[in-house]
Amino acid sequence: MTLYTPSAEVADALATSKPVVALESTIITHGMPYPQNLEVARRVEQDIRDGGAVPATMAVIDGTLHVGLSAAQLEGLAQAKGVAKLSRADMAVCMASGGTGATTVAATMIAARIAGIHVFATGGIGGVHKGAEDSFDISADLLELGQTPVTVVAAGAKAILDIPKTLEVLETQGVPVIAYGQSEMPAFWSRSSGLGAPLQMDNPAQIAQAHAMRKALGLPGGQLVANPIPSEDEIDRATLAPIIAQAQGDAEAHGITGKGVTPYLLQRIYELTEGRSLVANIALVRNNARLAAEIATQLSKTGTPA
Ligand code: PSU
Ligand code: MN
Repeated sequence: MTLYTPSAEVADALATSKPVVALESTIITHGMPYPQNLEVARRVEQDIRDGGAVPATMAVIDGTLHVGLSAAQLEGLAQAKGVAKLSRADMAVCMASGGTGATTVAATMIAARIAGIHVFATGGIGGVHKGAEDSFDISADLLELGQTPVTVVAAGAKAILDIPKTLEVLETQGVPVIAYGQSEMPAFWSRSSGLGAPLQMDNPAQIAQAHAMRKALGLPGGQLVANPIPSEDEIDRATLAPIIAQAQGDAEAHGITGKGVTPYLLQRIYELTEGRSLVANIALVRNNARLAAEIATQLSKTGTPA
């Protein structure tokens, strides 16, 4: 049984120990509208190449787990309607039944691990939703970070989540949450969350070193690097707070639950900010891709742990 199919570029990079950066595909199918999603997916891949690494966008297409997509596959996914959103729970079922699905952070980490990829760039991770004490809505991304050894570069947790509870779960799971270049935890569209980050690191070489050190210590999980959005692209916290509150009220009024919550809120915030949230989202994903390429490059220099 072939577990996954690497693109030619990814197969070559892995065989010759070149730096590779994993990318998720739920951000393409559920996180942004067409055609911006396709444009961003291509740009982010190019940002990683410009940073000296090889991009590996993950997706399950007709039952095959692809590690690195062709231009046609990327385009097909960006335009497809009704693509499944795959997390740890649904990935194997989708593959076994010949389905097509986009990978979340959790599923992308699983794919990266089996392919031998150590660094992954995304926009935001899933987390503990507000009201989780009633809904129990806690993303599988957090538990994946606790058990799968991949360094994930994200722009912090979105302010649609309960950030303090998200940090608590990550701590319980033994996940280092490392703010990059500042002491505060960033909040996706905003550089500031009002909360201190558990850890701070200021250079990619040290982050790579910490990744290798976890491996040497026999620690199974990953690292979360919280990279603040560039200042020129951020939407400040005060502007966003009432918009997020309204989007959440609307989600509740429409009875949106489970997997539908994050995509609904992202779409609603896009409408309420008249598209500004998308511009910020694009800027932060590209910023994360550049940092991830640097970390992957450092890791391949110091000898990637097996
Ligand atoms: N945050 C975004 N855009 C996204 C997601 C999160 O800004 O597209 C996606 C990611 O794929 C993440 C997933 O892994 O949502 C989390 O979903 P859930 O909360 O249902 O686990
Ligand atoms: Mn959820």
